[in-house]
Amino acid sequence: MREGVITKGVGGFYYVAENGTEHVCRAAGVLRTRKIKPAVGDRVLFEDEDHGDMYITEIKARENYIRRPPAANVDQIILVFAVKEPAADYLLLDKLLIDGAMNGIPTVLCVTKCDLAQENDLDFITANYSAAVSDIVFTSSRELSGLEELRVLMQGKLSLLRGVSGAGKTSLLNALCPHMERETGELSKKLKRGKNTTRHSELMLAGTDTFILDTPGFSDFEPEQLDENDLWKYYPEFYEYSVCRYMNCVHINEPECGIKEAVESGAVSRLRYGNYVKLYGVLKKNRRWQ
Ligand SMILES: Nc1nc2c(ncn2[C@@H]2O[C@H](COP(=O)(O)OP(=O)(O)O)[C@@H](O)[C@H]2O)c(=O)[nH]1
Ligand SMILES: [Mg+2]
Ligand SMILES: [Zn+2]
Repeated sequence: MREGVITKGVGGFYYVAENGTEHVCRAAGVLRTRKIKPAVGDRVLFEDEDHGDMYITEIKARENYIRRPPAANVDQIILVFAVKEPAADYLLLDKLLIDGAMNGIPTVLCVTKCDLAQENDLDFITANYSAAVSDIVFTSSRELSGLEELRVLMQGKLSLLRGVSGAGKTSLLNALCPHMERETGELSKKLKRGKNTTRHSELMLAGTDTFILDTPGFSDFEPEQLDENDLWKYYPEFYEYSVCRYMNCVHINEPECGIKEAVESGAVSRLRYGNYVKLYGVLKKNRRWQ
């Protein structure tokens, strides 16, 4: 029995990475009857059968599963956020952070295109976001800066790159792994057709146990339904200040609210809190923020 991680699924075939090598496998019949569809990121057991065909026989229990793009066992989200081009949109950034928190996945904020930044831009982001995310790194794919720090954060993990289209995700991936060449020949042979051009999520193998999932940029970002009264729970930096007069304080209009006091004293970012109030209002109206 061998063990690996699914990096890609195309037309009923799955790439499974084992110690840095990818094998093309099918799902064994037993899996199909169990109605679990293997996903990118799944840790699986697989077997060599006769004629050199390989079969996935078991999918190990998932630590998490995200739906868009479908992926299992995501260790962290790398939120790629350009300082400029496109213009910084902090409200959208907050929505993405909330979405990650709702999935229970830690987020690293990767501020990119730093070659375009003024000194103040980076300080501003640090001041407002360092408490909101597990790490912040500043990179430039053009100047190849900050990449080593990012590599260290990605080592041994499955990271999902997220961010609006044009933020610089693919450039970052190329800068991180300039020599990465995908092996598509093996699959093409089995399928008896040329290079597959359909869009699919695909895990890049950036080392034997380091995986990066690039995602297409989105324009239709819509997180799961969310009760406005739960919104503040997805702001990690609010927690330590949520010592309020009312047990069920949602930190909007209540008196003696620890979070509002923390905003006044500068302990909690006014930008983050202001956007929180905005999103709360939107959610209250339609339970969605679009
Ligand atoms: N100045 C600058 N431009 C960048 C940087 N990274 C990406 N870009 C440019 O931003 C545009 C979008 O990049 P891309 O990687 O395709 O973004 P994606 O849609 O998030 O994958 C391209 O024109 C890149 O050349 C960077 O670090 N600095
Ligand atoms: Mg891209
Ligand atoms: Zn409160």
